[in-house]
Amino acid sequence: MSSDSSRRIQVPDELKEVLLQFSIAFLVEQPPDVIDYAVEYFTKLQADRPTVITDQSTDDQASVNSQDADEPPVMATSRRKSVFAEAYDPEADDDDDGATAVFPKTDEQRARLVESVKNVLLFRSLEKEQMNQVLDAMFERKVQPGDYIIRQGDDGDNFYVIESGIYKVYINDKHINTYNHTGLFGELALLYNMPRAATVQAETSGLLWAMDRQTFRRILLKSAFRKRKMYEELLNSVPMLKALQNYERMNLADALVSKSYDNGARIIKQGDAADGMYFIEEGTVSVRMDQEDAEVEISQLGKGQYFGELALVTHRPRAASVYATGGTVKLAFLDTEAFERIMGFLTDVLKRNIVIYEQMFTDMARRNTNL
Ligand code: 1OR
Ligand code: 1OR
Repeated sequence: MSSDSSRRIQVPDELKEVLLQFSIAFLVEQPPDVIDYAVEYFTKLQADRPTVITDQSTDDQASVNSQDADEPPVMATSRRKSVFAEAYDPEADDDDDGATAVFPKTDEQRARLVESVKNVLLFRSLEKEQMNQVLDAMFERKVQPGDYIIRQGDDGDNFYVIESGIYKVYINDKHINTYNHTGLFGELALLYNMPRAATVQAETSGLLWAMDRQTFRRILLKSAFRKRKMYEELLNSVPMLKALQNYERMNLADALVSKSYDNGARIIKQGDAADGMYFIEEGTVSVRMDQEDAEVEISQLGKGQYFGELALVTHRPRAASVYATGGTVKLAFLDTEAFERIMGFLTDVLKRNIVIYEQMFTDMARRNTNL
């Protein structure tokens, strides 16, 4: 290899990112031995990496999850290709056969249903009228311990919202998830027109609200599908979110709300209570801190970066103000409640930022006193 070509070696972004995260973790934890720590760190990183189901499955299992046997199931792959299956195009869908089913409910039943669907992220973007259709169309289903609600590989019939009960989720007989008296399941087969990706079994007796396939597709499909597709690129571009499984990233997409700010508008005010965090879809923002009588810019952030996470992690007021700069800024907003539900386990990653912020703050203070 000539010295000229060796000089042109490209350092892959992924390598940079992994080494940076490792260095931060090392500096934060300051272990006694770098090699021992590296072995432990990378072993854990490997173990936590989302798995591709086909790696551990038989041909039989692989075909369960996908229309194309060569393709790993979309919700389980860690590949950078489209997370949100393209197997189905809702725009071309004419699965609309008119009337939506109506299941009459007592006031008491309706009140319980409203309570159960309150936190269903998939319903977030629905108009009031659509929401009423959803409530009309849902019907109650009582379950006993041991009941199979869904079997992996079956065609999708219903989508379920949990009112009560514990439900265990299995893929290829391996336990992968548990629902505790809250949440929803059975949406994947209906959204992507695929066989059931997992088996869901009741651990206790419980109550479910079900919606049939036709109604789900008529009312929810287009809005949910569009939203997941819309945020796909953004969520794939945020390094921190690589720790999420694709399935969790899809839930995150359901929870996001788009917001736009004109050039110069204040998005966050230092000292305010926090209501959520932001991902930058388009444009740049300026992070500024109060210093004596003036506000000083401490950082500029752009597409794919995020802010407003600090107050959520520390449960303290906003540490800085954030403004839209250089034109209109498009943001995806995640409220505190959804943040805690979906990103809770990323708190450790986010906490590393605090150490960096604090270090910068100390450096800045030192520089100021030296001036
Ligand atoms: P469905 O219609 O395919 C089975 O029927 C349901 O199990 C599925 O919709 C989801 O609602 C639910 N991966 C795939 N499906 C899951 C998962 C899941 N968890 C719950 N379901 N993973 C767990 C993520 C924490 C990913 C495992 C690799
Ligand atoms: P928040 O919820 O406190 C303000 O609201 C946001 O500004 C904060 O979350 C961070 O997301 C973001 N120090 C504190 N907050 C910062 C900083 C920062 N940078 C961005 N934010 N420093 C700059 C580090 C490059 C340290 C300044 C001394």
